[in-house]
Amino acid sequence: MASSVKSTTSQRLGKLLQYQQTDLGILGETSEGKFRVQLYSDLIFRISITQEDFFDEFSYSVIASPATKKFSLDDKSDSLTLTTSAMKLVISKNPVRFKLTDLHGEVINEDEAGLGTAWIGEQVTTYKKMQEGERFIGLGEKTGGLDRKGSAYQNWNSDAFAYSSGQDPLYCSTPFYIGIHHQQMYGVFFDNTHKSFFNFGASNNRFSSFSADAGEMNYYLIYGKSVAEIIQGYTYLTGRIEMPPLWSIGYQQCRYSYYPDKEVLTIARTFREKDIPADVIVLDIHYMDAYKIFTWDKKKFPDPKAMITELKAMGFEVVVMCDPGIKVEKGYEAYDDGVKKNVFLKYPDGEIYEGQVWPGWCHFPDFSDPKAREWWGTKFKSYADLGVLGYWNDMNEIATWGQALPENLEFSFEGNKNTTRRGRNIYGFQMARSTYEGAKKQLNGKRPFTLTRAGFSGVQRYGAVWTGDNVSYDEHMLLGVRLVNSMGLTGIAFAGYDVGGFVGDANTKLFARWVSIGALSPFFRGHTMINSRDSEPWSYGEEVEMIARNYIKLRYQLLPYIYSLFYEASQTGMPVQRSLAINYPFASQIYSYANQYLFGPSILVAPVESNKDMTKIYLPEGEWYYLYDGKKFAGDQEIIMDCPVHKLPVFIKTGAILPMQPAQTNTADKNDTLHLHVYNGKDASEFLFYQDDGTTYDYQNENFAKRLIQFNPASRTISLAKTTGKFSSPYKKLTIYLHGFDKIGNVKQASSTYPIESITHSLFSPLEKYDPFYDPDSMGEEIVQKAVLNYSSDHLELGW
Ligand code: MIG
Repeated sequence: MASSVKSTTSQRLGKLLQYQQTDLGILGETSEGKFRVQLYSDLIFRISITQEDFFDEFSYSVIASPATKKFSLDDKSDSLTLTTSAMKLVISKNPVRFKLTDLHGEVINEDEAGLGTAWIGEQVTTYKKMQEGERFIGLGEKTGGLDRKGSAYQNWNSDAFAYSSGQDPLYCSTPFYIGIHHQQMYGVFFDNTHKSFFNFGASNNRFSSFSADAGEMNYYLIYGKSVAEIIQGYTYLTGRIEMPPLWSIGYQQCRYSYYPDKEVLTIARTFREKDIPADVIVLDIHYMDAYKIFTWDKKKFPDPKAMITELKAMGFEVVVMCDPGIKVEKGYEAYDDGVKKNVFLKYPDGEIYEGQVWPGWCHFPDFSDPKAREWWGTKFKSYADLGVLGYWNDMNEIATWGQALPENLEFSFEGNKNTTRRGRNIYGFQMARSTYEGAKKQLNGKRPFTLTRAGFSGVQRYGAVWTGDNVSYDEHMLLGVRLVNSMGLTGIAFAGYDVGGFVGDANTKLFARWVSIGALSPFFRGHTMINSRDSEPWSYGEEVEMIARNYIKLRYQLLPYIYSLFYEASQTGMPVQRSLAINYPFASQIYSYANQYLFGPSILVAPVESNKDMTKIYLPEGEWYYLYDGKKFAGDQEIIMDCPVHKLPVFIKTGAILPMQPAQTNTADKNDTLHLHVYNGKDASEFLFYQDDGTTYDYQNENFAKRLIQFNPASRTISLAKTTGKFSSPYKKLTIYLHGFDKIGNVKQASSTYPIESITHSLFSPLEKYDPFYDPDSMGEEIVQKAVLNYSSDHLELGW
C-alpha cells in the first residue's frame, strides 16, 4: 500500500555498474546517478555527477577545454585510478567516491566515505572529508576570517547596502576555494551558478561540503604545489584580467553625485591646483536625465562634450554610471528600442518583467541573451562619441526596490532557457561582459575601463570589481582590505573598496588612513554617498591633505612597478594585492594577521585602524626594511610598531627590485627617468618590468617593452636584460637607489664608471617635512647609494 506521507532522504552516489574510457577521461554509471571525469591539464580534473540523462555542458565561467589523453587508467577490483604526470584520482567502485592523491599516494582531497555526493530533492551536495588541520581560503568577496574553517557561506548575489562585517552573501560570487593541510593543497571550483552553499566544518566536525539548490554537481579539482600555482589553474579555467588602461589604475575621484558640470570641473581643477595626482572623475547617477541610462540631464550637463574635453585637457578621464534598469517610458529611445528588439527579461507567460529602481518602473536587459548583449553594446556609441572611456556597472545583482527578484523570470542562457534561479548569479558578470565587449567595439582600439559590483567566476575577464556600499568606520576599512585579499585569491586581481567609506561620514584620521592603504591597493577610488560630508583628499583639513598627497604620490611613483603587477596578473592570475596565504600558507601566524598583504612581491602592507598609535605586525620569514627609514627587521616574528596616521606600516622585502618614477600629476605624464630601487639581500632576486602604451590593444601585437631585472648580491651586479617587444620606452636616464648597502664609491655600466653618492633619502621621497601635528621626528630617512646612469633597451649590466 502506498503511504500518503512523502518521505525524503539524502540519496548518495551508489555502486559502479559500468564505465567507459574516453579520450578525455571516463564516464561511469552507478546505481544512483552517473559521473564523468575529464582532464583539463595534468593538474586539473573536472568531475561531473548527475541524475539526469545527460551532462550539462553550459558554462559562462570556464573558457578552457578538456585536454586529450594525458592519463593512464588502472582498473583494480575495488577501484579505478587515473594517473597524470602529477597526480592520481582514485575512484572507489562501491560506493563510487573520489580521492585525489599525489604520485606517492598522499591524500590531497577525498570524498567523505559515508556521504560522498548526494541529493536531497534537486539539491546536490558533495561532502569532503575534513582533513586533520585543514584550512580553507578563498571564496572571493566574503566576510569572515582568512581561514574559513568553522564557517558556512552562501552564494546569491545581493545588494548589501551598509553591510555588517559578518554579513553574507554580498554582491559577487566566486565559488572557488583552496584547502590546505599536511603541507599539501588543492583548489575546488564548483561551477554551478544556482544559489550555492559552502560549509567548512560549520556545525559539524566531519566534512567540508559544497552544494547547489539545483543543477549539476560539476566541479574542478585543481592540484598545485603552491597557492600561486592553484590560482594559476583556476584562472586557466576562468580567465585572467586584460591589461586595463593605465589611467584606470591612477587615483579616481567619485561621489554620489558630482553635478553640475561646473562642480565637476572645479573638483578636477582643485586636484591640479593642490598638486594631488589623479586621473579620473566619476559621474554617478545624477548626470542622467531622470536616471535614464544613455541620456544626460540637460540642466546639470548642458554640454557634456565640452565638459569632457575640458577635463581631458586637464588630464582627466571620465567614468559614467551605467545601471541595468531601463525606465518604462514611451518615447525614451532605449526603452522603445529594447521592447522592439525584444531584449528584456520576461515572465514565463511572455510579459516583460518590471521592477522598481531609481528611474521608477524598469525593464532589464537579459544579458544572457547574445542579442541583448549586442544591443546593449551598440548603445555605448553615444558615450564613446563624447570621449567617455570608463563604465561603471552598478545594481546588477539585480537590485530592485524590495530586493526579491522573482525566481520565475526567463533567462535565455544563449538559447538554453533557464530561470532566475540559475541566472541571478551571472547577471552582473554578463552585464560587465556586454559593457566591456560593447564599449571595446566603440572605442576604435582604445581600452575601456569597466567596473562592476556584482559578478561571478570569470568576471575578471571584463573589468574591475569593487566591494559596494561600505561604511565609514575603522573596522569596515579593514574588512575591505580582507575582501580584496580574498578576491585576489579567486582571480579578481583588479579590485578595490570605496576609500573613505560610502555610508556615513569619515573623520579626519579615518580618511587619512584609508587613503594611505588605498594607495597600495589595485583599484583606488575615493567615493561617498549622497548627503554625506565632502570626501575629497582636501576635505579634511591641511594635515590630511598632505598625508593624502604623499600617499597618492607614492602610488604614482610606484606606477611602473604596479603596472608590471597588472601584467603579471594578466599572464598568470597572480593578484596585485596578495593575501599572505599566497606566499606563506604554512605560517600559522598569518591567519591571525588577515589584514596584512603583499602589494606585489615586495611591499608588505600592514593596515591598521586610524586611531591606533601602536600596532602588532607579523613579519613573515626573510628580512624586511621599514619603508620610512630603511631600518631592517628580521622576519618570522611579531613586532610592535608605532603607526601614527601619517605612517602606515609598510615594509620592503630584502632583494626587492622596485621600478619607480618621479611623482607626476596623472598617469599620462611623460618623464624620461626610471628610478630603480634595489634593497640589499642575501639571495638573488628578479622582477619582470613591463611597459606598453597604456591605452590601446597594440600590446597584443608585441608593442610592449618587457625586461627582466635581476639583482645578484654575490656578483654585486644589477642587470636589465635586453628589452623584448616593439614598444620604445620613454626612459632615457636610469637612477639607481641602493638601499641597505655599505658605501660603494662608483658603479660600472659597460665600460664607463659613474660615481655613486651616499645620500640621505626616503623611498617616500616627495614627502614634505611637514609633520608638526602628528610626529615631531619627521618621517625618517635613510642613507642610500645613488647613481645616475643611462637607460637603454639593450642589455645593461651595473656592477660595483
Ligand atoms: O542605490 O548610484 O553601490 O556606489 O553611488 C544606490 C548611486 C545606487 C549604489 C552603489 C554606489 C552608488 C549608488 N548606487
